[in-house]
Amino acid sequence: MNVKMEALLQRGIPRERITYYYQPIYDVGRGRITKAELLLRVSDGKGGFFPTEKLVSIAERMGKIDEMDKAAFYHACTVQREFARRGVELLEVNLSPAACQNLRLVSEVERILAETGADPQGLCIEITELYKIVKEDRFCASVRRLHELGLHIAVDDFGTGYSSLQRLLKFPFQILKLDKSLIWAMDGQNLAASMVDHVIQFSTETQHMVVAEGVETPEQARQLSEMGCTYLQGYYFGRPMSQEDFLALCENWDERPAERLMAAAGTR
Ligand code: G
Ligand code: MN
Repeated sequence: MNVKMEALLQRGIPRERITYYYQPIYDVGRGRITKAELLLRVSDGKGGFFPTEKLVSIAERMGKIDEMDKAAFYHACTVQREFARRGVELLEVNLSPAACQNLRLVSEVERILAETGADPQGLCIEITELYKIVKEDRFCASVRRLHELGLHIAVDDFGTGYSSLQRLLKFPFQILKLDKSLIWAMDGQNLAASMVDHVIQFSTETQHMVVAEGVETPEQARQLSEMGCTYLQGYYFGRPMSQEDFLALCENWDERPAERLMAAAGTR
């Protein structure tokens, strides 16, 4: 399968093979969906999708990640205003740290924003902690410039990979996304729950927003809202879905089963 993915990346992925999915992010304070993460899906030509993580890591190795990231960002910019009209204040897009080390990135982002007329305040760049950053000065300068353009910056997969507190001091960010593995470890593990709790307290004190990822059960949702976590993302609130399904979910959110909403709001 890798050979096929590599061949596809080599030729350039045809547009018709790419679908952008959206995963809802639940706003605990407001009791509804106010953000979404845009996720790329590439058709395998057999009715399914290629595993995205694998595709992304092959694209990085082949030096093709910049193109994919840029296309995703462009797409986000084309839908941002429509999403904002429907109450989705922030659309989060993943940008590989490899792409952030490319000198042309910032000017290209600037050009895309101008061309599409998207509001940068309604967009967020997620940068994963999973990879080592080689050209750190260049990376930090790019992230700083992206934030100066008005974009939000999120630290993705926090708590895994190369995340360190020292690294958090090097570039501006407004959102911390707690990795799924930490959320899942809270189940029966007091140490994990305590770590998550402390990261949430620290983020609240320093006025950063926290998104807990991988929320799959009402217990996790309840526990995290009781800890003061402001945003929740995971299959419990919705899997990544088409734009149409996502906007319908936002619109009909109040009609969801009451126990789900109560669980998410932290009330028993
Ligand atoms: O690391 P990042 O935030 O980019 O991860 C997003 C990936 O995590 C997506 O591919 C999405 O399908 C997956 N994901 C999102 N929520 C959940 C969840 O609740 N459970 C599991 N198993 N995977 C999830
Ligand atoms: Mn992400």
